[in-house]
Amino acid sequence: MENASKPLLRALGGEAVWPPPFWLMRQAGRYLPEYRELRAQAGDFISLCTNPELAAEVTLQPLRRYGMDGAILFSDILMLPWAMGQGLRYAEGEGPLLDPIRDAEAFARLTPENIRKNIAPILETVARVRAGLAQEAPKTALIGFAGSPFTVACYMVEGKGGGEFAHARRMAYADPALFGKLIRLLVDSTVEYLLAQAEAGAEALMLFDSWAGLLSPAQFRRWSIEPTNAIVRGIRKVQPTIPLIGFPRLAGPLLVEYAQRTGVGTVGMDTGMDPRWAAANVPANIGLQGNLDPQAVVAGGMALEAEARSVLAAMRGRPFVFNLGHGIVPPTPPEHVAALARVIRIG
Ligand code: 1CP
Repeated sequence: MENASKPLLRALGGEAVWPPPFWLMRQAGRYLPEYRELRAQAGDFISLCTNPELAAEVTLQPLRRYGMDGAILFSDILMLPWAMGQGLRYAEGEGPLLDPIRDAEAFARLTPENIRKNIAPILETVARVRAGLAQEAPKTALIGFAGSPFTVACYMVEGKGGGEFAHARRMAYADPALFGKLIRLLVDSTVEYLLAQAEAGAEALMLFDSWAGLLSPAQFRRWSIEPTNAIVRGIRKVQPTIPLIGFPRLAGPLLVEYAQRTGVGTVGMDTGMDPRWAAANVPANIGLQGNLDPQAVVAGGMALEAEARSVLAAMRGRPFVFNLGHGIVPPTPPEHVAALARVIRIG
């Protein structure tokens, strides 16, 4: 089986592979000169995400330098709201801007019936990357992804990132019927979107719940754990074995409940999570992924090495995928990533 030769798929399947496989969140991106060059040619960010040839090339760029065990589709969690007709643009230096959805009228203007048609180029990117990996990096597995419903809803309601998503969190209390409708729409469309990625060639799927940690415990159960579990059940009906990774960022101790109740096989640890605590408290049948501080990679040197070693030491003996605790940041010197890869490969 192909799984047998791909360390990432073995680890995500529950095996304590050592040295552990690794990939880095946001591994394709602005810290790489070859990305910046290609991005300048492509024009705006959405044009890049919907250009299969360029998006596939960008996905493969970091592998050529560092030989990661995982390639993550180059796209964005906000391409799903875009595919259902929500106005979206990426302003230089400001991040994403959307036409906010704060009432039933705005919600009714969404066109989920167009998702299939609009995501076609993204699925073609998946197929191209998979073919590219077979040629260039046969041991690297392709990870498809989506945002979790709560995190995507944060951007859809707020209209932008960078803050605490006050409007979205308030809507969840003040108008749970409307917020619940939005979450249900996102559950259904995320199942469809992730299954389409799997069918196009994604070998593992990840759900980014980057803002789950803004929720109170009760709201976390309702808007992060439950919708994630609904997505897992929807995927499992069609893809009973594809590895699933869930990343409820800033969940703190609720990471344990998330690991027990969502049905994902691997959970991501953010930078603030103590990996020794996670190893002791997350059920042993659930894999862990993370969680080196992205700023340690910017700093480099002995600090980077020591920090990476302490994550490795805490994870030895467990099914584990080395990663960062959040996305790699643009000021990261590319040679520091190479140094990190060498430390991980020693184990
Ligand atoms: O080129 C550019 O200037 C655009 C910057 C950029 C990039 C490279 C954005 C805008 N998105 C991406 C790619 C991206 N986004 C990937 C590609 C694959 C890879 O990891 O290499 C992935 C998986 C994402 C996921 C994503 N987008 C998340 C979840 C992970 C996380 O970082 O927490 C979130 C929250 C987003 C929203 C988003 N898109 C872009 C930005 C700058 C943001 C964050 C905005 C904010 O701070 O709220």
